Amino acid sequence: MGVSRREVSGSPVHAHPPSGRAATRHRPSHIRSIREYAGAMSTHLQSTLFGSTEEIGLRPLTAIRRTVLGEGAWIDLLPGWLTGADALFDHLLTAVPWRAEQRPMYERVVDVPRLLAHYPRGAELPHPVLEQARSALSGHYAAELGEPFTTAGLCYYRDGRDSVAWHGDRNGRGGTGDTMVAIVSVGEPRSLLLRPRPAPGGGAGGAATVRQSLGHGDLLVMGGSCQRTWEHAVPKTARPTGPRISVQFRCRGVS
Ligand SMILES: O=C(O)CCC(=O)C(=O)O
Repeated sequence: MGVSRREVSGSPVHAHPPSGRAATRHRPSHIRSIREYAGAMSTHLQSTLFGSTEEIGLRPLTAIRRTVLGEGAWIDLLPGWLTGADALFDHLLTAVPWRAEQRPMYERVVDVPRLLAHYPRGAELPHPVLEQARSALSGHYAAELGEPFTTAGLCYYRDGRDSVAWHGDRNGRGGTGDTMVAIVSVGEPRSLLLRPRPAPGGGAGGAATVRQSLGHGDLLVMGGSCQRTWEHAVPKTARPTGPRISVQFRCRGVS
């Protein structure tokens, strides 16, 4: 992940203690327009299973639903894909070697407002269910993606002050070709915002910002041209917000 621009360009950073806690006329029936999608999500109750003793596992991917964003970009969503999200959250909190990073910004060096860990291709992931998740996603998207997911990036948002600024995963192959980035979220729900990438000469694309709440155990996949033609962000929030961990699966050479 080329995190330098994205963490520092969006909103003010804060110091944390390092250890602190489009639619087509003949759209297939499983693909919804943004309008349909917004209606469905406003009635969706986030699964807040904190305190449950469910086994860590995965539900089938068959119920995943696609929303076409436009410009060749789309998102797939499956709320509550992961079971036992409480236990996985607790495990990741302690088992992952979280790293605090700093980045130069203008004349200063600032803290990156979230903790990070990266598992390159071939590295053992911090819980077997993440290996299962990556393999299930690689199988599900094999025909469309044409290659497996290989790497995993983990981000730990300690509270509402942690964030990631507007960006696309355009370093490497994500900048020139279609790809997919799959996100599994555990912990406190946070909003993931998506908007069309502003045109080079200024001015934003036509579509409005899409706000997707990512809750405990939810799966969101950004696909098609999403990393090139749209941007995404997890904004800071002033309301009391607990911790969240995001696991992102990417393909070889995408960051
Ligand atoms: O927190 C998330 O789920 C999004 C993370 C992200 O966009 C990134 O790290 O590039």
